[in-house]
Amino acid sequence: MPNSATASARFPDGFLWGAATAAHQIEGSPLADGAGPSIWTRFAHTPGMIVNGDTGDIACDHYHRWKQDVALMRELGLKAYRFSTSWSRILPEGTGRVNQAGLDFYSRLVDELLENGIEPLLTLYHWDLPAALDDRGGWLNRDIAQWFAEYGDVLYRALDGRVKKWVTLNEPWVVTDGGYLHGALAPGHRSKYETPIATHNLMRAHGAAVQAYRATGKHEIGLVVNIEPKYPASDSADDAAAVKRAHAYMNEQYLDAALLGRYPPELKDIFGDAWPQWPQEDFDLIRQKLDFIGINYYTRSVTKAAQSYPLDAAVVKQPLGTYTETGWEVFPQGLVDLLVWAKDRYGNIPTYITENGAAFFDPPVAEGGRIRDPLRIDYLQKHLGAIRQAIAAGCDIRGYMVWSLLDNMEWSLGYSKRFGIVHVNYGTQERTPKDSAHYYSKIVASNGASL
Ligand code: LGS
Repeated sequence: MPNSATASARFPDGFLWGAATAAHQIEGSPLADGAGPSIWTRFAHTPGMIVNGDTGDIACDHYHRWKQDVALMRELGLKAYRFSTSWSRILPEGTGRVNQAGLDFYSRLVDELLENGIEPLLTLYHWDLPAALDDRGGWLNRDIAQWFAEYGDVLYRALDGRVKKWVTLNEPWVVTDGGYLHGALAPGHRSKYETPIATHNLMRAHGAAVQAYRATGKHEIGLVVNIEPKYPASDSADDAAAVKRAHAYMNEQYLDAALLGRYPPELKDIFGDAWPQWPQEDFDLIRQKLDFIGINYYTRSVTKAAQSYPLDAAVVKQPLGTYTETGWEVFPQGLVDLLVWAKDRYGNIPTYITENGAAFFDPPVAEGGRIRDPLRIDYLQKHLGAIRQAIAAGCDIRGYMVWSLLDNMEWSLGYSKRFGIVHVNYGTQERTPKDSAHYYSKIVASNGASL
């Protein structure tokens, strides 16, 4: 007989095991069949923005190979697939005219997933804003809340019922920190004044899209955030204050707004005169009942006070730490800590780990088609162990999506970093499951018992 500790440390029945991708990172053919350009098409074609001058023009050619990719998911035994839709495929100008061919692409994909017993989780916004909307101010224009709700509504009407789990935004923090503050991501702005406005309009758009869903949809909708626990580099008061700022900025900002209807007070200290005073009705729009939250977890940061813009905080490298190819520390305990933190702060909302994974150096495909990626296996094993621990601590974790199904276009890092459990040969588009894919497949088949 298992004792109660062992029994409670199991993954619950029906745990949703899957893999995640995003439209711009895998589809390719961004302008096919009447689609309009997105800010990522534009950004990638701006010299100097992406490592090696890479673009998403071909990517994994998923736009043409979607059927094989679904067959691959089925071979791996995945129960769920998280993907995003490209706004400008569906509404080439961002609002108004619907491009039926774009909608049909996703409709076929969803049918194929369902026929193969794979549950779709659809993200409406994974960073590829229609360029036409950026020309109207993009996330800086208050009207975007309605534009986004209109786009959501087109998809809800076409797919709700077949799609039962919807996500409004992927990682609004990255959209604003990368896109509006530091300029490393599209649309490449660098403004302390724009950043809080973009944040706020993202959250208003989230609220408006949830409202529109409640009017039409019959299933579940949530928000995906990236969370990175912050630990102090020393026990000094200055470092403690830096941790508080970094934690408020990255971890509390978006969930506090969506679930508590306010921003943490530290943001005013961080942004100073650039932090606006928002009307209460905005928070009434932003704060909507959510059916679940999605958490993307990659790393932690050990934080110290330091002169930096605008946080006055810096990350301290850990000499004994293990780092991935992207330079992020492997720290599974951080996932337990932050899941328990989210449970305690926001109530035990059903939670999915909507991304977790790592880029490591992968050797070339060996004879017999094998790719040994032991570090990725180790990463997955440790993080799945962390999730099991969080479940034992009472967190309501409903599923796990590995990032990523395929090697793909890692934004400004281009194709230089490989996160896939399946290797992609970008010359031939051949897919080869890595050892980690076979490992994960066994985990899925045993509902985590083989961990
Ligand atoms: O490809 C993205 C993955 C890979 O790593 C995916 O589209 C995004 O949603 C997500 O942001 N992704 C990701 N994030 C890791 C960010 C860790 C930043 C750590 C910085 C430490 C100095």
